[in-house]
Amino acid sequence: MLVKLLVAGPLAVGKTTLIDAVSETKPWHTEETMTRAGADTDILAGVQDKTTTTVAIDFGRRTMDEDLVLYLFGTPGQKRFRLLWEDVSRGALGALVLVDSRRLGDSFEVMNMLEEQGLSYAVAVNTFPDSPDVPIDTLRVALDLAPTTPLVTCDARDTVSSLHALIALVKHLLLPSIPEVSPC
Ligand SMILES: Nc1nc2c(ncn2[C@@H]2O[C@H](COP(=O)(O)OP(=O)(O)O)[C@@H](O)[C@H]2O)c(=O)[nH]1
Ligand SMILES: [Mg+2]
Repeated sequence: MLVKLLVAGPLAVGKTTLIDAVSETKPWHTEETMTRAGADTDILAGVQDKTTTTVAIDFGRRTMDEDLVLYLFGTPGQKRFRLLWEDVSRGALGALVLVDSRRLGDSFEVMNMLEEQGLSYAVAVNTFPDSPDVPIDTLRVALDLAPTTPLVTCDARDTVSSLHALIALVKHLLLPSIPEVSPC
């Protein structure tokens, strides 16, 4: 089975990093150097080192087992790419929403877009060195997630950790009756 999934989230949350970490093919990216023109719209509080931004999509592929191959599309988190985002999301089964716990509110827009499109999602909190140590249940409340929406933590740079996040999503999409996996 071939499954198309989105890896969605705001700027600099780790979408490209996660796809790099799990893809068995050389990931395909479109990144552009950020310019002054985007300075007022791309809010970079806490991520000042970021010098590129995804203006279109990332693409990677991951074989989970002989029956399941994931096609991963990293989708731009900025509102001005919404039309492109809707195109990329066509045919997707669901999405992994990446969240940075230092700026939770930045992920609401992507979750709203997914809900408007009727796409199911799981949420993965990508941990950065200075991320606050917030209990997962507190994050669930702060993100206003439905009780059935999987919520895990991950390190997008780490293949196993990122795969755990994707597995939580795939279980949610394909095997909704199975209990959610524990946070990785
Ligand atoms: N410490 C840490 N840094 C990360 C992690 N994920 C991404 N980064 C870094 O954060 C920056 C933004 O990541 P990127 O994947 O480009 O974000 P994107 O805009 O969502 O595609 C890059 O410099 C990454 O190396 C993580 O889990 N931990
Ligand atoms: Mg990117």
